[in-house]
Amino acid sequence: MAESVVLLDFLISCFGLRVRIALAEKGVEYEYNEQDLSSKSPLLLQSNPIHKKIPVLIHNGRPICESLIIVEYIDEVWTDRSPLLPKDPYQRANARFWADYIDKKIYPSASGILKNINKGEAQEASKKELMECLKLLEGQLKEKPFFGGDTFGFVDIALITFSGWFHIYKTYGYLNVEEECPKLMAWVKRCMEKESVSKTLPDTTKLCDHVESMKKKLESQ
Ligand code: GS8
Repeated sequence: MAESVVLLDFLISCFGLRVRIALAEKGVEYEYNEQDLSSKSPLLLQSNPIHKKIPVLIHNGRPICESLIIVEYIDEVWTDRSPLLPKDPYQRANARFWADYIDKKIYPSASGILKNINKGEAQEASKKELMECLKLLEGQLKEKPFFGGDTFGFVDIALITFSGWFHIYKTYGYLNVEEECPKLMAWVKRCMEKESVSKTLPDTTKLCDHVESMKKKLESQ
């Protein structure tokens, strides 16, 4: 029986993009199912009844939720190419630690910059926090090409999906990550040389559209 792989997702989601990059790395074919997050589909509600969020990967009818858990699942199911997590248990734990750090620290500060567009002080706090976290991650990279060493893997996938926003922050004059974290930006460029990344990350005009609609929404409140 042919495998069925369906991804419930939202085009510009940093979390959904992780799953799409992992599937591309593994060369897995799948059906992409864009979700309307303002009116959640019965399929999404039934597949992720706890959090009601995308992404959800439905593999042979069984749903898997939470982007990092999905990426690990993909790595465990499709083992024939592009290992994403290291084999060594200590290195695996380390990779999970940093991916978790990205969720706990990078995501809140990165999204805080946009949520606080018209709140000067709160936005400044988010910018400061994001820069501190990015610098710390840049320090972790050391002189390695990728977070796990010579090959693209789990931590790279966890972080690279935020990189489109660095461009947006520069465009809107919020932050200049390139200037502050040159080694991290060199890592972004290295990741972009991979087709799985460059073909998956959305065009930055899509992100600009999102910022513009957020600005309009905030202004009308
Ligand atoms: C976060 C997913 C998430 O926030 C993960 O998969 O890693 N920890 C989860 N998904 C958002 C869209 S991306 O911003 C979502 O589905 N939001 C809908 C809602 O909150 O109602």
